[in-house]
Amino acid sequence: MPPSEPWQLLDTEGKINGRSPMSRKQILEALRLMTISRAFDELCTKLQRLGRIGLYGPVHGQEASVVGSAMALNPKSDWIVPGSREQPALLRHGWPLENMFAAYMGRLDQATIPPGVKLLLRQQSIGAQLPHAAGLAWALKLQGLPGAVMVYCGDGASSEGDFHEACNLAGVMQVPLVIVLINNGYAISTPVAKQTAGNLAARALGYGFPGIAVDGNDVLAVYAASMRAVARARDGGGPTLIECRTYRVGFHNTTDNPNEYRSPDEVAQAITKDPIDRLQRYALQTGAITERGLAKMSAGIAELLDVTRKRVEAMPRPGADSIYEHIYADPPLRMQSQRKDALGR
Ligand SMILES: Cc1ncc(C[n+]2csc(CCOP(=O)(O)OP(=O)(O)O)c2C)c(N)n1
Ligand SMILES: [Mg+2]
Repeated sequence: MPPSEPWQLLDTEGKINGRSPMSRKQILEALRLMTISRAFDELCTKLQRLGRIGLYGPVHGQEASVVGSAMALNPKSDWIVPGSREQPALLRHGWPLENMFAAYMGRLDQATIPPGVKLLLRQQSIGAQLPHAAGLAWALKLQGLPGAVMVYCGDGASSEGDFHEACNLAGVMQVPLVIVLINNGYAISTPVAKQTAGNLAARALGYGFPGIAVDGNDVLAVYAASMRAVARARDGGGPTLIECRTYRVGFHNTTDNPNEYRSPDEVAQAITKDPIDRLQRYALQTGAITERGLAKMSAGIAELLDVTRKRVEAMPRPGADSIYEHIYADPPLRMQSQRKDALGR
């Protein structure tokens, strides 16, 4: 049984227990990706309130889980199969910021994943990405290709049949899969205690592979656990489940009001464990960065987001026919006739 307390390397004061699994350069990369993610959340939330983005689900609070895991991958040979709240992982894996922004701003023609970038699309149907990921990992194994597949899902997704089916197949076929289960405490308004009476990481044992629970606000612990799992997958050792215990500080998405179902005290308590504050403290204490360096990093990111937003807003808006694009290479007859009815062509 995995212990009930999650594994941690970095405490909330930014003090490390042992050696850092990341080099100074990697620590700065992690800090930058996490800071971009937080700034992107803030900007997209504002743009949604202004009516310029339809819907946005922030990463706020979960940045260490997303960035620490993605940084264990080699984008040239490993794949990411996302859920819907992993923006900085997608950037790190090669989806250009401009294209990601274009996706949120509805500029679908410019939102493509460039050829060669080993990413599947974001998945809005909860849990549906898991069987795709198990199949992709199985395909890599059958074709003798190097690399591992990292799939993301939430505590809510862990209650879907797709989760069980994917884990079971992955275990039986011993595929190179790393399942990063981001337990952020909630599935919209459903707290995790109503999702399961058990321990999510421990479920892996029933599928015949290891499971570990890590402090999901500790980027170093998430990274170290992910490195181990990815190496195991690449070496033919089969799947691993990593449960990242974190907290969704923001709302579920811009349609949600979390004050309806959780207390301000609970959120205030979670904020004391903020993953970015923690990594900043560690980076400052170890001399990896200075206060001035931090300020420069934030200013550079604000500038980058501003320039990118302006470029994306100048892109043409999609026409009505875009509803029928980007899904099928050869649209089925039903869709062709719907299109003809709606657009006359
Ligand atoms: C199959 C399916 N059922 C229901 C929904 C509605 N829905 C959207 S997000 C969500 C909760 C997801 O919770 P979790 O898996 O914990 O991910 P989180 O949003 O916390 O990142 C639900 C039920 C959906 N998108 N797809
Ligand atoms: Mg959740």
